[in-house]
This record gives sequence, C-alpha cells and structure tokens, in this order.
Amino acid sequence: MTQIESLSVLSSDNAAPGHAHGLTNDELVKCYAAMLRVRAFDDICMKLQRSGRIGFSIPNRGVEGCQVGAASAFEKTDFLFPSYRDFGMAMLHGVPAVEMMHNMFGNSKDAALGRQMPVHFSFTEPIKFFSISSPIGTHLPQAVGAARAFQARGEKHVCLASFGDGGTSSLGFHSALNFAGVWKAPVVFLCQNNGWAISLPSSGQTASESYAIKAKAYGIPGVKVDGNDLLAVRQATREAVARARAGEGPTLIEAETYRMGGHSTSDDPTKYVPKEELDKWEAKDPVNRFRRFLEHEGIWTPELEERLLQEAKDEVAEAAKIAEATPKPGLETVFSDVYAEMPDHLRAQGQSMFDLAARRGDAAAGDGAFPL
Ligand SMILES: Cc1ncc(C[n+]2csc(CCOP(=O)(O)OP(=O)(O)O)c2C)c(N)n1
Ligand SMILES: [Mg+2]
Repeated sequence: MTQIESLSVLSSDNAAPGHAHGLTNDELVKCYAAMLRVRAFDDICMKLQRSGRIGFSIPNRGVEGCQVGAASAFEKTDFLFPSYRDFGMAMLHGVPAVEMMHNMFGNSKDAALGRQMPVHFSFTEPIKFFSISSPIGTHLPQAVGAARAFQARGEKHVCLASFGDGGTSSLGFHSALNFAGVWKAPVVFLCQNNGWAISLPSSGQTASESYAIKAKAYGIPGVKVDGNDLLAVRQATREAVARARAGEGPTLIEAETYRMGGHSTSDDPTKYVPKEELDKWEAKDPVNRFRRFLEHEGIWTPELEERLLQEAKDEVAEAAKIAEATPKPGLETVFSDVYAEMPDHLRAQGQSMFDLAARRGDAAAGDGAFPL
C-alpha cells in the first residue's frame, strides 16, 4: 500500500523555499491575530465557566493553526459545516467575539435564543457557519447535501465538513464520503486528527495506517498535512477547494494536530494524557511556530505582539460583559420558531408552564408576547 506523505511548509521558523502562500503581510497578521483571539476567548470562557457564570466551554489550545489555516482558504460565500472546536474559523472571517459570547450565555441576542449548548454557534454573516451538531458526524452528510444542491443549481460554492479523528467512526463519515465521491460533490473533508476523542487515543480509533488513506475506498484523493503548520493546512485546503470549485470533486484532508487542553470544561485530561506526549506537542505549538515565521519575515515585533494580545483580551472581556448583562430569552421562546401554527397540545403545555412560572415567581414572561 502506498504511504501518504505529510505536507509540511514551516520548518521551525521559516517557510519552505519558494512556497507561495498568497497572503499579504496584513493577511498574515490577520491569521496570527485570529489565533490569539481564539486563545483569549478560551481563557476567558474557562474563567467564566469555573466561576459558574456560563455552563460549559470547549478549549482549542493547540488546534488554532489548523482551523485558521483551513478557513483562510474559503471565500465568505462558501459554506462551513464546522465541528464544535472550530470557532477560530468564524473569528478569522470577522465574526465579533460579542456574537459568540451571546451564545455562551444563551441570552436573548443569541442566534439560537439559548436553545443550543454553549460553543454551538451559528452565523450567516459575514460567513456561512452552520449550526454545530453535537451528535458526532451528523454534519458530514449535511455538508454533502448542500454541496450537491449547489452543484445541481450551477452555483460555485464549496462546502467544508470539519470533524475529528473520532468523527471518522461515525456512520455519517461513511455515507458522506461515499455520496460525495459518487456525485463529485464540491466538498472538502477536513479530519482534524488531534490525537484524542475525549479519552480515547487515536490508536484506539482505527486499524487503518492513517485517516487520509480511508479516502481511497471512496475513490477520492486523501492527503495528510502537518496540522500545526498554518501555511501547510492552508495550502492543502486551497488545493482541495480549487479542485472542488473546478468540478473535480471532494478531497479528504487529514491534519495531524494535538488537543493541548481538555476535551471540554467537563473533562480532566491529566487523568489520561501522558505528560511526555503533551510536552512533545507543546514544542510544536502552532501559534509559536507561526510567530517565529512572522519574525523571520520581518513582520513580527514585540510591540505588534503586545498590541494584538491586548486587543484580543479587551475585545473578549468586553464581549463577556455585554453578553452577561443582556437579558435572558423570554420563556415563550421555548415554544417558538418550530411551528407556523402552534399545535393545541403545545399551546396547552406552554400555558401550564407559563402559569407555573408565574405562580412560583421564578421566571417572568420575558420580553416577547407568549404566542398563545
Ligand atoms: C454520536 C455521538 N457519540 C458520542 C458522542 C459523545 N462525544 C462528544 S465529543 C466526542 C469525541 C469526538 O472526538 P473527535 O471526533 O476526535 O473530536 P475532538 O473532540 O477531538 O475535536 C464524543 C465521543 C456524541 N456527541 N455523539
Ligand atoms: Mg479528536
């Protein structure tokens, strides 16, 4: 069987000679700033969760380069079907931290009005960022369905389906890759192999020599890339996007990266992650690698670093303040946005919940009219 070589662009501090990333200096800084904003968001959400002000969060430490590199290869008119760990993609494309914080607090400005879990973002502007699916792998067939629809309508949008190593064991992975291959659908599959699916190491996930090799069974190209190398992920994704847009069909990219924090705020990775493994990956931290590259290019300065860090921290801290002070959704929203005409049984359930809440005095009608 042919081994799949892993694409790498950044050595410790330099891009491969002749490598054309196609980004201006400002765009390179924008990528770096997006990674710093992800870290700031992570840090503040961890504090908010530990102090009981939000219920849950998902850390991204270690996978920022992969998310930002991949997202940088897409146009704003393309459609992203992300995993719960992918909010750096939204940040790169200009979603303000406050929009994300509204979801973290589940308040009345949250797009889902608090009816999704925290970190389960959905945005339509400035990028098409589909609502996160908690059940693993279910968004892969959704991405292929959307891609097939664009193909049928002659629209040139490309879809990204991003998922983890654990996601490859889902039924959605099989049906999505199968039909995408058959239809030559314009979709890019990004498997972020971050070493772990909660506490299951990647070695327990598959007997295949890699995740990329699985593409072969579906008749599509599979490539492997250094997932902590933003420019390599960008290059592999750009090539896959170009193929998809040209009508040549899907690609499976396996990006080898590492989850340097817990699976979520409900997890304690010190119980199962070997310290030596963590240390090995700390040395390949994607943010540090990209910083060294910017320094080598003469773009990075300590002043730039300080300014970007401060801006990221200020933006996220201010966003948290605003979102925390924003009123909760009205009680009536538990029942809204599903039926055009509310069925009788729901109308009755709604009324009794509303009466109970009013009697107990622990909730009020909220800011909208109850649709009864
Ligand atoms: C169908 C399904 N099974 C199990 C779970 C519980 N679960 C949530 S995240 C997760 C691990 C997924 O790992 P991976 O795909 O590698 O993504 P990562 O968290 O590493 O980014 C599991 C098993 C789920 N959400 N859905
Ligand atoms: Mg994983």
